[in-house]
Amino acid sequence: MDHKILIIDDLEIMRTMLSGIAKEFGEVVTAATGKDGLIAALEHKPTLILLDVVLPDIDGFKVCEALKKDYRTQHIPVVLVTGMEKDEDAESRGLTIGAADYILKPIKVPVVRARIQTQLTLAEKSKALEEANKELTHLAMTDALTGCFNRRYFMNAADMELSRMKRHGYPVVVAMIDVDHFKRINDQYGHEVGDEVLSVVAKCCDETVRYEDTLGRLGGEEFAVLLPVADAEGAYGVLERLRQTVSDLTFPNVPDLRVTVSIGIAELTGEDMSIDAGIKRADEAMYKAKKAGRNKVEI
Ligand code: GH3
Ligand code: MG
Ligand code: MG
Ligand code: MG
Repeated sequence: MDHKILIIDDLEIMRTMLSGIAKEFGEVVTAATGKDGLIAALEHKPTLILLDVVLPDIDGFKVCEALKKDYRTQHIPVVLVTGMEKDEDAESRGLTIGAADYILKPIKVPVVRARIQTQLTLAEKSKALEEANKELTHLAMTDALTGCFNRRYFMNAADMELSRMKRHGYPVVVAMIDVDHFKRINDQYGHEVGDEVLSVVAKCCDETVRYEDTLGRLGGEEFAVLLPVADAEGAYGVLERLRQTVSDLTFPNVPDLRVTVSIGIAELTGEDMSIDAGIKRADEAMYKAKKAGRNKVEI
């Protein structure tokens, strides 16, 4: 991890001394006033800030508070550096406003070095944790094969969206999309080709629906879309286009393969706005499409 340390101190000699130590850990930027320090924090996004408490303009506590209030800088650890004689109040005040640590002047080089090292190690660990968390959240939400939302996430997201739409009195459409004779595709061309078909169909769905629509793979070869602020007729046009796109697909590696989908649409208004009800009705419409010969959209 590349570190950048911001030193805010009005005394040039202190900036020079602290920079000398901080340089061992990465790039150093300095500021001589509280105001310039706040600007530098936004501009440079440092990994760590060493902040003098007694500054000519805004005192260090206030600078620290401002840094902790701003979502752009609140994650940056701040180590307060002060020349005030050891004053319990100053120390506890600094720590309660969110400073990570405290260094007393006159500074001792090994102490400063150790405190910087500790903060940078912590910063690295929290960065790694944050990335692992993001990755986990992504994994928990998505279906690995198609990149769509998985069933659980789709149901939750659709539920929330439905409540929002219900509050505003907007109609919502739920559509079920099921690949026709998918078992045959697997049997005839193999499971790998089947998987390829699923990713391509998912991609078609994703490209057809709008940004605000929610798309999920409910399982196997079944996908569902929630279209907010849509009525059955409007949605029919969109889904008919999807049906057409899928039936026009060609697969260079499997020239004679053709894929079609059957789609069922349910419009939800007023009181029957639950995702379970929506899926049930869209499923019934989808079976109507199957019965009518597949490769169809039914309401
Ligand atoms: P219908 O037109 O009536 O929908 O027939 P179908 O063959 O599409 O429906 P059926 O439910 O009989 O078969 C679905 C098949 O999907 C069975 C299952 O083995 C296969 N399947 C489920 N998940 C996956 C997957 O992740 N990859 C592959 N390749 N196949 C899968
Ligand atoms: Mg000072
Ligand atoms: Mg099927
Ligand atoms: Mg099915």
